[in-house]
Amino acid sequence: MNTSRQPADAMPPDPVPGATVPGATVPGATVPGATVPDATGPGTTGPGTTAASAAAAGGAHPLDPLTAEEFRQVAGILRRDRGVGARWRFASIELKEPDKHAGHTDHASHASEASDAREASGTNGISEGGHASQESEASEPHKHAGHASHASEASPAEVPARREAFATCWNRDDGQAYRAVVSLADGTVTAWEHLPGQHPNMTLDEWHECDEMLRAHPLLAAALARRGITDHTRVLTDVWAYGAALVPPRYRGLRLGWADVWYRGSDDGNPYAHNVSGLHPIVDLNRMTVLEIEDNLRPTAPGDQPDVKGEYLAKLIPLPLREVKPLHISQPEGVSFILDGRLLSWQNWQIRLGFNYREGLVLYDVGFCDAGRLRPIAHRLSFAEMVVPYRDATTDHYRRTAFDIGEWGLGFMTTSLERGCDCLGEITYLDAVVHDSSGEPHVIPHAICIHEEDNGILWKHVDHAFGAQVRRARRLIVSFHVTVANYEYLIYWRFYQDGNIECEVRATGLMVTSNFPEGRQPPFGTLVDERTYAPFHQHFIVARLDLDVDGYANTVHAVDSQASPADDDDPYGLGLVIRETPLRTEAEGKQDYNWHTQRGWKVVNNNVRNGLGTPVGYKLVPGGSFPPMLNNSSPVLRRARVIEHTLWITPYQQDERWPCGDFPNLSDRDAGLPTWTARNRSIDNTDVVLWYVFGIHHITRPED
Ligand SMILES: [Cu+2]
Repeated sequence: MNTSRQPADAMPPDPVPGATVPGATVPGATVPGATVPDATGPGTTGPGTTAASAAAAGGAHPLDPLTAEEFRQVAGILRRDRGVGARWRFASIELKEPDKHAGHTDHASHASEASDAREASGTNGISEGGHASQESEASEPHKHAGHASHASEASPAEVPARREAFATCWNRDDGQAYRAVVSLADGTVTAWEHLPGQHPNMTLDEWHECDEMLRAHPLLAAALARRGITDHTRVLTDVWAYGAALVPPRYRGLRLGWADVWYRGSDDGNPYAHNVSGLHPIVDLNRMTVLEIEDNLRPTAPGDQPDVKGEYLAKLIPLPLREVKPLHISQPEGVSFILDGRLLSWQNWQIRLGFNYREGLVLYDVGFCDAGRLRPIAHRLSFAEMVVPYRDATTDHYRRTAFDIGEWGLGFMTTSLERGCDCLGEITYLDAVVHDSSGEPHVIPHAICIHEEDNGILWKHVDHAFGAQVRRARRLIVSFHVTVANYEYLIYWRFYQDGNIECEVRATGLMVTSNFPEGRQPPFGTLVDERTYAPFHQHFIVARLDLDVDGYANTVHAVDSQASPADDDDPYGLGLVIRETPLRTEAEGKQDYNWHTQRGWKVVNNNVRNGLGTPVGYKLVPGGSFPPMLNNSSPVLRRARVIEHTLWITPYQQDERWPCGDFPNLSDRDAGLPTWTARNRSIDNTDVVLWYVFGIHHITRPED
């Protein structure tokens, strides 16, 4: 899929059933009987309010996203100092985050500093046998405690805020791309890197301009007329990015796009209901011209369009929408979280909310307050790539390999949320600011939703003498939605009172379909309507988890369960044992899901002990993981080797951000994780980053 910004009112009123994927669940050991701590107090922002303006105004924190004014500054400085003119486009402008390790050169020393620290943990935890101490024994002030948050000497908060930005731009006339670092403090360009042969991400402006150009193009009009389609106001074209291996040799080096053509059955009908199968314009996006129109017109046309029922507006659906009685969620005394600028506090959790064009929501400095001491858990959590290969070799689909993050950007595609529809209850929204391809800022109102939910029972026990004791569970959710042309992704980060962090990505919206001739069967997909099928495809999502469990020095352990060999101690063959394998190198860090051993991964800080004397840790519990099922020679696999493993682990490097490379658009090979990990660096007792691959293996259904 690729992208268009749909107006909020175009969202289906009755959501298409979505595939739900339990994502990166990162729980600590669940502690039975944990009591619910007191609420931290009423929030500072009211329901339904937007808290962005205050935070966006002054660049109050070094990790705050760029403001509208800062976007303008960056573009202005590059125009002035580097001749970025009217024929150029900005692919991306974002905050250059302060160096996480500023002031730190020796991680090992931190490990030893921390080694004598004693820890008490009632919450996050340690999965060593599932014990986590409930007793909060007094512990010495921990030298490491503030490392992922504000208290540390390494904390960005204490580094004087010298705001810097990254910008990627290219000249449409010669196709040459550049990456700049701009100092906002000095108003100067401090780096200007030529990127020969690289194609920066696609932009929404190109998508819209391409659609406009194509719908007015005589060649497309002729192709449509051959199919009996003459009303071009009902036509939609949808340009997708290419993989280099599929670019015809005569077009190599161009900024190339290929497009689908759709039409709607009525003026307000679903734009993606009727696929004009076999018709694909090939476009030079820099000149914004048609190179050719691939037309695999079947001899049976015109009038060969099947009668598809693909509408979602209530007035166009023959059946009434599902009716239910009103359900009100109210918090008469206000919410239990506090949003101070972009720092979110709730039930001992602290999270700083960031945002950029590519990852959308970024969670920084995730920590948990334990007996008054903020214990770091993660420096940064985000989604770094999404790879969506369509598993259909026919002419309509063989190029369909979307990199929704690297090619299009979750931030650019974030859509506004509406209370009562997207979010129920007492909602606090944050706006987001992105930019267009001329560098002009653009505000997405209500881009991020923050709210609490009742989550049923946290703990319960019924004793025959004392009756029932129940603790209800509350959870905090930070979410955002993206619309990638026909598809929507709904992304929810959830924080729990017992220390769990959970992420869920839901896919909804409209599936890509195409039709096939009378008397045939769909080749690589499921029949979803009359002579119409939805191709099978996969959504691989790569979460980038920069964990700092009680400090930087972490080691990841693979944890496998297995039956113990029957012996004299276990004559009935009941024993179940845990095998823990510390992963010391990047090669060992390439890990695959193993259902037979219920494999999970513990991120352990061996330098810090909990109240039971075992090292503290957080466990990554995989869910929704599936193998690529791609031939080793497949071009899409060559561009996205990341999907070959469930988990990759790397030592932290600030510039290692994009698992399929900085520029997956028109890429030939994966220039990210496979390249970095080829050095086979140590991941032992160091600052590790986990790259967790999960998603949806989408065997399409009519119900979708
Ligand atoms: Cu899907």
